Amino acid sequence: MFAPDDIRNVAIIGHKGSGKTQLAEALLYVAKATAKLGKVDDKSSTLDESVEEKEHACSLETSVASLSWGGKKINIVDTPGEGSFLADTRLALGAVDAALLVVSGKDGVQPITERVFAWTREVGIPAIIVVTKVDAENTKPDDVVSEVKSRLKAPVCLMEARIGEGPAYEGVITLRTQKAFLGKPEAPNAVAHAAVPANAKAAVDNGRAKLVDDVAGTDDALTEKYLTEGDLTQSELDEGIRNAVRANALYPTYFVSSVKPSGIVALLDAIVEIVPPPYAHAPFKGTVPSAKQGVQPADAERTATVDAPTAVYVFKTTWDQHAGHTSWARVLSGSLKPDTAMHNVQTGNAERLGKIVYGVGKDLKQLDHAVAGDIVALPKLKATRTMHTLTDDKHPFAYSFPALPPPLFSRGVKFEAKGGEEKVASALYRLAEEDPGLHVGQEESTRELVVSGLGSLHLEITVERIRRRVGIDCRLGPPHIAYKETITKKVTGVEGKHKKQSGGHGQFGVCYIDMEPMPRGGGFVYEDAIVGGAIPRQFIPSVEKGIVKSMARGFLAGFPMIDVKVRIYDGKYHDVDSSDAAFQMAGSKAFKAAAAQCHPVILEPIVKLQVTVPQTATGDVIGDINSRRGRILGTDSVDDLTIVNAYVPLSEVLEYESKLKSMTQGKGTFGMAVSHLEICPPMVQDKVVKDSGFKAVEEDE
Ligand SMILES: Nc1nc2c(ncn2[C@@H]2O[C@H](COP(=O)(O)OP(=O)(O)OP(=O)(O)O)[C@@H](O)[C@H]2O)c(=O)[nH]1
Ligand SMILES: [Mg+2]
Repeated sequence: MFAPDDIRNVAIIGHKGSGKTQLAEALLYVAKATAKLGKVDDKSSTLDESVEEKEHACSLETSVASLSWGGKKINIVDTPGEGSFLADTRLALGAVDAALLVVSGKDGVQPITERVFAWTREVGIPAIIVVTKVDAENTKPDDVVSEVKSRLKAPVCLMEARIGEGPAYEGVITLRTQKAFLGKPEAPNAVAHAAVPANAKAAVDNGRAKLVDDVAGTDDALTEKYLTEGDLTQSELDEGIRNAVRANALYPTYFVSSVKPSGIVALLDAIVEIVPPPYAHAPFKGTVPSAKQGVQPADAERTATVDAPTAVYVFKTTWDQHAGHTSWARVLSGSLKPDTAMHNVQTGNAERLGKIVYGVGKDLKQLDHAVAGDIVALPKLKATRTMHTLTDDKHPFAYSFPALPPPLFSRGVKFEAKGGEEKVASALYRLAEEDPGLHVGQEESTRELVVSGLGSLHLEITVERIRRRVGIDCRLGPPHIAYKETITKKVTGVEGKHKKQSGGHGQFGVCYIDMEPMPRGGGFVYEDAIVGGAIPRQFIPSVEKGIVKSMARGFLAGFPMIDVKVRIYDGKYHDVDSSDAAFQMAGSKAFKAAAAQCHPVILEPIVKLQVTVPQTATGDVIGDINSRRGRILGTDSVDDLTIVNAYVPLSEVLEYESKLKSMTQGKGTFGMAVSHLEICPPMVQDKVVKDSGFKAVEEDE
């Protein structure tokens, strides 16, 4: 068992390829948790272990590994940096006490660096900045530090004097503890360090004075002390850094080479000494479901202490052919024992825990007790999925995890041969339960299976996984864009009449409506302005039901119609022949007749695109965005890079990655997120309508 004070939890976050996984491998190796330095490049990484990760040479999901250093258990959560897989990264941030924000010494701040850094602020956890690749050719770690200051607007404080860079990189000297790690690569458990060499003394003294100055500036009492005495004691400095880090007032910055490896011991020491222990985490916010039906859940909090009732947050589910499912979870509060009955708040059912394990890769150790703050693996849970909370049944609590970015890309799934659809569909739904960034649905009209995710790579990998898991040949069809429909003009006095006489009971219902557009995001509004019983009360909602159904089916091209207000003000009924069904039909007919006169239009999703490119490519990139019906919002330049911000229709940037690569010889990076909907230009609308092959259903038959 590890007490909360003996645990440190960090997530490694940053842009794709910045060196997160390699850093985790170096931490594990130097702490002797692995026998060999795992390398991403020769596919010997213990963290990027799936077939797909090795094939694509990038992390596709969160991996957790534990090591022990300075008497503490350090849980490392390595997250993906590829835009397609950021749902995992986001959920991991809800399970840790700090982030290591990795910035490549070669590439500096990139779009995902900014995005995930902003998430740490949102979630409210501190970050340590780690500049990687200081040994690489063309590295420029000092420029990268300035860029972190200017682009992330982060109050950075240097914790080390770095000796050399690129091929001349020798190592680091810590400023707080004055230990030199120079020369040879760091060996496992290499606590040995040297004294500060004479030729580095001046640089280290200056660096330390700057650090003391930075820390003193974060606290009134320290400022006072510093101004009167000109220095801080070691313990004032240490305590000052810890407090400033927790308050996001300082971002300590370290340099590493994860391939040599070098600078790793100093970083491990920093995790032990600077990262807050789990009990310092702000209370976890969530809700307590009500026992009464129809009553909203009440807001609640759990503090990260062992005395509180138990709550466990599953932030990742992994699957392996042999081991089956494993749930990776943080004990938010209370404690956990193997082989006990728990309550799953989201499913409302019991869930029996088996073993509790931790470790590295397949080398797992069992725990007989896990306490608040620990991150552990729970193998083979029956119905518990990612984002679920487990508690004891007397104290239910559902953790409100960080909100996920909405899916951006959708594509249909096609089959080579008939017969595999059902198997593939159930495997896909299962995968979506493990991978919260993945959405699976069925297109209403065509019954086609549609997968949606954050990026095209996400969907391609999903299909690869399915092929491996169920052995059925399927592939992705053309992209689906989440178009919507709306109206642009008001009409009044539209009749919807349903009358049928076919032996026995007839069907009769008439309604009169006005219809007008709502502002974007205004939704559907139904106003009941019937006076004097022109339609009996119970049939007024029937008309609404009919309208809502028709809106979902769309009018122009089969996309859901949104942002419409309907006012019902009159109607006619018949004592015997009127019914709920007849008035639904009347509502539907009124809606269609009104929609035809209201200038219906197609709305298309617009993304906010941010592209970072070498200055020489700026003209090409802007020209290209313009040719994609984009609207440039502005450009910024940082050193020799240009950052272009623009709004572009999603349908125009489906293959943007490869285009940008070819325009910038692979040097450009980009990030995008859906921003809002806009009315399609007429030519585009005509094409969307034509491509949809939509035919309105005749309701009478
Ligand atoms: N020279 C040098 N290369 C490094 C260092 N760290 C990482 N690399 C290389 O950078 C590349 C990317 O490293 P990864 O660790 O896979 O990067 P990542 O951030 O995990 O990338 P994603 O998982 O795709 O987000 C690999 O080729 C590594 O060998 C370093 O400190 N020095
Ligand atoms: Mg990685």
